[in-house]
Amino acid sequence: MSEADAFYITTPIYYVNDVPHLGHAYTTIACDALARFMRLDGKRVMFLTGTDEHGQKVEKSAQAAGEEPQAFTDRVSRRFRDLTVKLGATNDDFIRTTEPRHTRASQAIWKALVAAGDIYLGSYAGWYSVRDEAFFAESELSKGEGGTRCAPSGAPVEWVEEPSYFFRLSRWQQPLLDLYARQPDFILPESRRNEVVSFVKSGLQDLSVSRTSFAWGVPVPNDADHIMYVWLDALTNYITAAGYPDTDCDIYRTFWPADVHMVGKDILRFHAVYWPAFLMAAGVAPPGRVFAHGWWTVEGQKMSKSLRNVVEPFHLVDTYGLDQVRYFLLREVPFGNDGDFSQAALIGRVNSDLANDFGNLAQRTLSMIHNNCAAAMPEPGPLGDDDEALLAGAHGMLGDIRAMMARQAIHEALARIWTEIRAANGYVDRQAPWALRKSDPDRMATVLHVLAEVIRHVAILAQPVVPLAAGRILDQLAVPADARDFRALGAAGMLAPGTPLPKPEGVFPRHVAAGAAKAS
Ligand code: ME8
Repeated sequence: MSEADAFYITTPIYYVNDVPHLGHAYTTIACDALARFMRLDGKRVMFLTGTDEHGQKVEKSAQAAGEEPQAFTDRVSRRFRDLTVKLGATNDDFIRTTEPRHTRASQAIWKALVAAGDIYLGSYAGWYSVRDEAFFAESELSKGEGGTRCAPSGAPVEWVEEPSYFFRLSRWQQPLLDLYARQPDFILPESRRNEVVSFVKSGLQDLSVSRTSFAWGVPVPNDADHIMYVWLDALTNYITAAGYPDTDCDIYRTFWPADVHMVGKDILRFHAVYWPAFLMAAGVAPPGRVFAHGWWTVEGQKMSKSLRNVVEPFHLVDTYGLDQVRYFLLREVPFGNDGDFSQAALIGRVNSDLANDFGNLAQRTLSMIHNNCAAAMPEPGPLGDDDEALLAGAHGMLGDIRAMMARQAIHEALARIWTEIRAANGYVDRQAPWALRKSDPDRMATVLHVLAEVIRHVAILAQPVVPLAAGRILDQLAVPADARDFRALGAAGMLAPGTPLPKPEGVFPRHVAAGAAKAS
């Protein structure tokens, strides 16, 4: 994997055949949370996303839109780039496969595969799904409506017969199995790993890696009749962005092999079988991990244009707020499992976890400090068992969460933070600082200081998922910008008594469903 203090994470590069939807936003948000976490934990991070712009599917979409492919991809790619901004994504690069740097890298890997003796000329006769951009054996197909043949994804297939270069994938069966054995966490979650291992064990056919029946792709070096198969072109983006073929450059040496390729389960085979085989054949080290997350349906149904239920991420963020959308997507389903999106579930999470639990804890603590401690950080006195127990929980979070994030268990990390938030709310109820105000103001000051310290921990650790609100809470605690990374968690005396605090304001409003306000 990349150098010990470096972390390289990628999203898939999204097809520009259509505008972005909830699924694309999901993968980008998950990678962003992981990238932000690693940066706060002191790593040098490279977070890559981008667009996949070649192939038959994109060419057909451009034709349907009546545009030249390049003009079409420029336009749709911009929408994906705008989405990264809308989602608060902190990607360090945005790659487009129509860029010259990518043509260069794709042709370089092609030449390396030729030099290794792993490419030969033949002809392909078989089924192809344009929607999946994938070849299928007859045995993998099922009968769809009207007796047409369909790929496992449900997409229609067409018969293709054309001259084609092949990659000797069959030769890489054992090296792939060795890779899975040597790097037991190469594919996560575990259940997905088992699927891939049995697929590879069942035998690998050589793979068609060039097309001749259309022209929208990277030209095959030394054979102008062929363009590269879009998946070989697309997968190569991960090394293009690291500077390949300049394997001596800083960025490549620091960041390759990538630590995590994050993908949806639909494209695991391309990433966990074809990609490491291409890389090993080209003499390039394979990545550290491919994590396949689950699939979102919407109110129980597959997202599709014909059902008119495609969730549009720009609108979603405008309606519910960025932190709210990020939190919901990463908390609602165990990362790796499938999930079902509904407005009701989103509103439920926003109100219970964000407004009631986190928002309320911060708001009532900060208001009490503001009203009863002259708007300055209170001075703590001696600590009792209840105080120590709560603080121990807060101090233990980083170690626990680090282990969870190392295996991309983002939902577990959030659950751990929320355990602490709920413990703190229980502590407020037990300690009743409002009642101490007259009877024991010193004790009230201690309780409020302990709470402020817990909120500091919670907010620092919540930044990767809810960056805006966490930042505003840290502002309200007067935590300086350079004391918001994880090194500041272990440090004592970060909340200096007497520090003036700004007027508190709520950061997580309750969401009232449209129409519900009127009814109540
Ligand atoms: O496959 N639920 O691009 P793509 C969860 N260009 N995630 C979803 C989703 C859903 N319903 N729908 C899409 C491609 N995704 C290729 C990738 S990589 C070298 C080339 C997410 O635009 C998920 O990450 O079809 C999935 O893998 C990806 O979008 C597919 O995006």
